[in-house]
Amino acid sequence: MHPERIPGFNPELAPLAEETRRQMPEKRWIHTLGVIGAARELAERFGGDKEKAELAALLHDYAKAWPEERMERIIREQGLPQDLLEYDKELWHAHVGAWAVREAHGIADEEVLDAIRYHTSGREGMTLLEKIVCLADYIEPGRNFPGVERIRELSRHSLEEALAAAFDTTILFLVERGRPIYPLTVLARNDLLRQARGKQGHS
Ligand code: DGI
Ligand code: FE
Ligand code: FE
Repeated sequence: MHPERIPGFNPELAPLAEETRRQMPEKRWIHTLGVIGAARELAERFGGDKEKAELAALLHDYAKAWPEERMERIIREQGLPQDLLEYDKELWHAHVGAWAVREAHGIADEEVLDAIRYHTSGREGMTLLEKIVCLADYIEPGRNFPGVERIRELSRHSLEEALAAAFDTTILFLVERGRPIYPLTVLARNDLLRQARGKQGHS
């Protein structure tokens, strides 16, 4: 499957898309294409920047398939948050990916880099673009975890409610397995709940 075949795909991104595709197995690339489509749709619905959403979605899992040792070395040597090393390795690829696309491809747009950096953990005060990419990652058509339909439904009217519910599923998943929760995920969820209540008008 080639990015040029996605309707509306920015053709200038084709070389970067090809390079991104080379970093990962086919299955992960198909997921990436799903996230691009979902991010574009959410940007349209909630007034986000569609080009930035598309770029951040394309790059969000850039380092996902990299060896753990490579990610760990980059976190240590490039001054990425050291506390990541004390939590699940699944969190690493987001920060390492943001670092890598700047290094290798000169991506310098901090909004796009933050959307990549925080797409897994979330954080307090997420930008519109960060919310779009993070939620798109949960609801792209290839996802089928328990509860995904409800999150898709919520995403039709509220980015914040949907993303809070998405973090709920991840937090429950981690708790059920006795695993630690990265503090930013808890902060992200609390913040999104506050924002969702605020928007409903009874904060
Ligand atoms: O890279 P993807 O598989 O597309 O999705 P992702 O970047 O959201 O990674 C999700 C995985 O990270 C998910 O299976 C749960 C795991 N994880 C481990 N610890 C944490 C965590 N996710 C969050 N949000 N917070 C954690 O503390
Ligand atoms: Fe990811
Ligand atoms: Fe992903």
